Amino acid sequence: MLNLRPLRRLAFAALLCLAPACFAAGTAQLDSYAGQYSTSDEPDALLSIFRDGNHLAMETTRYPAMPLEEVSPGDFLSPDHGLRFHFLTTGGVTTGVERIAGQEKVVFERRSDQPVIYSFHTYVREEAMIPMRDGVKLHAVIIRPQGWGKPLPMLMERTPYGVDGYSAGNIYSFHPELARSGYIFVMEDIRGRYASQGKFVMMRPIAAHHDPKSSDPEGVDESTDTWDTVDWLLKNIPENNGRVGVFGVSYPGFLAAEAGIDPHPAVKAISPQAPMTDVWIGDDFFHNGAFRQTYGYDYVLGMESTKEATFGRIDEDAYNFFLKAGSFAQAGKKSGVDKLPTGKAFIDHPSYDEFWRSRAVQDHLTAVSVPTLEVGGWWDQEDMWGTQAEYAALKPHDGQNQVFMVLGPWNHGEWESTTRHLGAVNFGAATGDQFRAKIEAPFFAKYLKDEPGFELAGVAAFETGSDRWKYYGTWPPSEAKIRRLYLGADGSLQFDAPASENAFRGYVSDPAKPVPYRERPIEATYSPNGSGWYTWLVQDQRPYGSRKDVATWTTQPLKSDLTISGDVMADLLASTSGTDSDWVVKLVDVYPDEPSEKDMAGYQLMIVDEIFQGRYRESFEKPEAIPVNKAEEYRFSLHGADHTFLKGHRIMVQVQSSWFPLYDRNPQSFVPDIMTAKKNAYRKAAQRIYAGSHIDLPVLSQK
Ligand code: PG9
Repeated sequence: MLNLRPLRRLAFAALLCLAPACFAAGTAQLDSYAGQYSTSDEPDALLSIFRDGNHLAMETTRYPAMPLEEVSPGDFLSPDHGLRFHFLTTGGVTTGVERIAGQEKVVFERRSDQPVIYSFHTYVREEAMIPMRDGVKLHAVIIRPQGWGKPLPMLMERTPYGVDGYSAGNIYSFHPELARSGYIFVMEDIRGRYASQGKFVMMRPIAAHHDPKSSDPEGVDESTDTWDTVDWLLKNIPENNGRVGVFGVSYPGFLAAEAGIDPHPAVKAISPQAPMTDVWIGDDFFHNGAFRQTYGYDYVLGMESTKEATFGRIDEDAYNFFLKAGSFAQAGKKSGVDKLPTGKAFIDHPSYDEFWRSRAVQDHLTAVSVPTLEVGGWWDQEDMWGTQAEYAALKPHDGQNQVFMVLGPWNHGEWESTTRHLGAVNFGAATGDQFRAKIEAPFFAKYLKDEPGFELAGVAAFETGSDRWKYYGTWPPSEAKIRRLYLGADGSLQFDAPASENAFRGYVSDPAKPVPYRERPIEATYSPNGSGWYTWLVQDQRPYGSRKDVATWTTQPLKSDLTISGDVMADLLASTSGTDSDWVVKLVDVYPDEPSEKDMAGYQLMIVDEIFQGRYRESFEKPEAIPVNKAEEYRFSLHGADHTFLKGHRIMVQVQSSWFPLYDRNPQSFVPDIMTAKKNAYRKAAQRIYAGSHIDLPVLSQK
């Protein structure tokens, strides 16, 4: 984060004799550099450069003016960041600037010679230890605008990730639109994390006191902690207007949803963003019973071995690490993760029992107690399920039309940044900026300040492929009609039902050589040295479709655009020679293999995808062996999509039985607990997908 440290800057300049007197470019020369700059790839992420007295300064919408010290003609240093800026000129006219950090050089082109001077209000920072009803004190950072001139609402984020990094200086870098609009920001460490007292419980269940039949005066949970915090803030923070909004992404998204359960009357708006909602059914730790081994391992180790997050411990290809270990329990022994509370829970509670159900949020969403803006990304690698599940739970109770949802072309939380890209895909606009400025900021302004400008009536969904925002009354849109896309035995994918359902397409799944879920080497999820985790859902699927242990089906090139809007379902009629199996289904957009597609020629982009563990086909609570070589139906959601398969593209379906090491290997012979499966339980299996199998596509239009 940018932090203007004037004294350090001065000392640095003096040391290198970089003071303006050493290389005094005239003001006309400095003015010749003024303007707005951006890379050609990200034209919305603008650097504004201007003359401030005798100095050049640089700022962006998120960072206030940072002085640049001249080191030689056309060359400037940003001492706070160790960055060098070298201006490029052609015929005496400035055309761009190179930003140099060590060996890395990025060219920013000059977009205009008119710099933008952004407004930055002064915020002040305070800390508090806030007492809860059971005597535990929670640590909060409160950042208030100085001299705003009228009482302001409070916007709160509660988090297990530590709030010390929030300063008066960097509030604009996290929330530029909201900071400009004016709020009192409150960030709180939840129970047992960082400087807060008490015991941390991963996804703390709602306490019994919420049940009208039981009285549990001791009961505390994230909802009561929010209540107690809000109550204290109202009484202790000067110049608040008596209203509070709660928002956050992921774990903080879960906490924002909890703020809406039996809310304090001052809570007037919440925005759960990528909220972890049910970690067994579809969010971080399991999907339909299949265990997300690398995520579970890395996250629990990072969160439960210390009070402060310490991520990124595996320093070899995770594919090798988990294959060598065998089961999750064996891998857990190497680091002690099997002894940590949630690591132990993975081993003791592999099925959907009370342990997981009590942590799930959706069953508590039985009333719309406060206006709610759900936000999620189509390619969220962590909590894709929660946003749509919370919306589906709340919407039937929404008599006053106060539940809204935004679904965009983002990974986990990416709407907070300014980018047109996700991995190799360019969506043509900085969709996160659009969401924050046109939906998020007006939403809070309406419910916390009574200001006009919030125009969303229901759901905003970014339609990928055609790359435009669409607006619907509800989700899934009722205008879409389900059409079945059949998986033919010959590899064809078509809307016509097959003549016979006995024909099949097969492959052999070998747990000794599981299908990697992304390009190897696979780094630790949150490796400090970088990780492919964040964009794996948009990685090219070509390397997998060409494997013998992945079955594929493909349409002919489309003669016209085909738009799907809504939930995509997989309906597999499948058999295995084993007694247990995982089924992974991916719906893929195959780009034409033409030079006009540039970097995306032939690309196979996953649109929706999911895994289902066969043992749970009858019940998530009671796993059962699969009868050998008997075709069984597996019907499960691949989740929502709003996507146009463009004319000339093909639609592809891929089916496989491993997605390793994100998901642990299914031994393919039934064992009571896969987490502790012995080496000899892992067996090859011959898999068959019968011709009646289909994908239910919510077709909005074909033209
Ligand atoms: N995806 C993270 C998480 C949330 C809840 C439980 C486990 C993990 C997060 O980003 O906060």
